[in-house]
Amino acid sequence: SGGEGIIGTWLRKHRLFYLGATRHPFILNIRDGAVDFPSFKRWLGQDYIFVRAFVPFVAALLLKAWRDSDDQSDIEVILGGMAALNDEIAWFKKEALKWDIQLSSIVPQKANQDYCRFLESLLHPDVEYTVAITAFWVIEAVYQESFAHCLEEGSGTPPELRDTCERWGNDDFGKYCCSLRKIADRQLEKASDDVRVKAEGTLLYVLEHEVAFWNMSHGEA
Ligand code: HMH
Repeated sequence: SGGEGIIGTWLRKHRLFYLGATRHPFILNIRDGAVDFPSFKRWLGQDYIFVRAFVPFVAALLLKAWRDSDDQSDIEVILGGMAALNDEIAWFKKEALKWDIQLSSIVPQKANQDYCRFLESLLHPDVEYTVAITAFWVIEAVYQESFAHCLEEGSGTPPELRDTCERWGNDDFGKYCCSLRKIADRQLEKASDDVRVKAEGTLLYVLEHEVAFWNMSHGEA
């Protein structure tokens, strides 16, 4: 492959699938100022639960990096992601007050449970660092691309939702996602075919879970 890396190749190959996750109707509605607030509140409550389950995943990823990476700076990038999660949890609590959401009484919906169980399956020491870092990149990138879209010129995102969009759509979060992508690409370049196949499958699973997660905001489940 050329300068686009393995991930670039995969993004081209699975473009429609990727767009399904990053240009979901929930996001397009936010961008068009057409979001209904009950949907937004449902998403917010469910995402708080997801982010709490994301912490052990990142902890396991940190262990895998410490064990298997030959570049020390990987640890710092992942640790930065962990620190961001700490801020995020505090932010969810603040935001829940603003929207009058009782976080302690939120029941995880099926799509959320499925996604959290999938994250849990990646904790196992047998899951390669390359596979886990690829998953981490795509999990973060979907939110970055989705919410950055709501901040682009000409978007009609309601002012009450700008803070949410900026949390994941800001430039620093974008740079952080680029760092993750570089790490994942470097690992993928030197991986065996077997591990590369697993990483590609994992990327597709993540996209599927992300779409199902956005779908929860409709509240039919
Ligand atoms: C469902 N995917 C989901 N929630 C998040 N907060 C992120 C990705 C990014 O951190």
